[in-house]
Amino acid sequence: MEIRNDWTREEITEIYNMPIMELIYKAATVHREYNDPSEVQVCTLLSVKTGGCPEDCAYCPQAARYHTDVKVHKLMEVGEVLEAANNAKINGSTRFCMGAAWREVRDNKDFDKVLEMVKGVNSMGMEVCCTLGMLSEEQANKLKDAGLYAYNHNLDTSDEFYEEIISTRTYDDRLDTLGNVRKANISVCSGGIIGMGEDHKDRVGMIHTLATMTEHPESVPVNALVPVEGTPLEEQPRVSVWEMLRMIATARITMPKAMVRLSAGRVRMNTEEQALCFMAGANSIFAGDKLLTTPNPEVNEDKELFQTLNLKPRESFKGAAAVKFEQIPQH
Ligand code: SAM
Ligand code: DTB
Ligand code: SF4
Repeated sequence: MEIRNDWTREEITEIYNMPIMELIYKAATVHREYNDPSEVQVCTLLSVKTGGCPEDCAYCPQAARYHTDVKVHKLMEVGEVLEAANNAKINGSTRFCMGAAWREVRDNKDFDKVLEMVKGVNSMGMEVCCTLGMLSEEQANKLKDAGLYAYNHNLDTSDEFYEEIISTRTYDDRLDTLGNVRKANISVCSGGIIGMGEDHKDRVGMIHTLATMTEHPESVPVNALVPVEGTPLEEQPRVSVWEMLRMIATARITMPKAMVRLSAGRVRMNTEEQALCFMAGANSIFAGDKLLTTPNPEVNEDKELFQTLNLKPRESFKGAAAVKFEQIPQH
């Protein structure tokens, strides 16, 4: 199958609604054509600045306006972050992603510190990723110069449903930041969340936006909502594995080369359910007992998962993206 950027919503809707076994089979077939199906990338997340965020994202425990159990923490020190990165590396992670509860990056001392963190993690031979909110072109260039490999900025849902979830910024703001990341030649990580009360057409809409970008994101996280007490979405029912599978498979079929990341929501999935997600083309996970603020499976449970399913952790800086982003594997 060729890589396409001209998908129509109708075509994506048809894929998304295929009988589930046919859908998984098709996604698994595309996956084999472009990727090694026994390889799964292990990434670690660290919240380097937690809580107190001025935005109103309805799903997020870090928004200052909701009363959640999250404790506000100012930006961590560079040394502490590098220690955490080193631990992640020892535990087998090849990508380290630092998240900050910011609306946008500001040109201040905190940003200078983040640039130091990026330099440090990059020099450890891990793919370094950040998710810091909105970015200007100049800020993206500074991150690139510091050695940033990837930037995560999720579309979260469709253009139409976005305003039901977030009012403090627009879908176009999100797309502008993704454009700035691209221009700076940083690899793009962008996906979304299911289970926020959106319709199937919103899920298709989000994939359509990603899959019709001139260049697909190199990485597409699929999160199941983690409903957190105190947020407006605290009562949302759990999404079923079949819904996760439809998202993962549709992302895999429409964006064959992307890393499709089975992100938030794994704590509530058993080995069989996660195995189906890998079958449907997911080839990356977050490891470590915490995501940003919510729980994730224990490191040992994931080691067992990899053993049971005979999965191989993927090396860092592998494949076409590494050549494009001028990084070489260091072993
Ligand atoms: N503040 C930055 C931003 O919004 O881009 C970066 C950090 S933010 C926490 C990163 C992403 O985490 C969000 O875009 C959202 O997709 C995801 N996320 C946050 N809370 C979540 C939840 N309760 N369940 C699932 N995903 C969540
Ligand atoms: C993404 O798509 N999921 C990760 C990462 N990118 C930054 C974050 C999930 C956060 C889940 C809620 C929390 O732990 O605070
Ligand atoms: Fe802030 Fe990001 Fe949470 Fe939105 S998702 S409230 S921008 S930390």
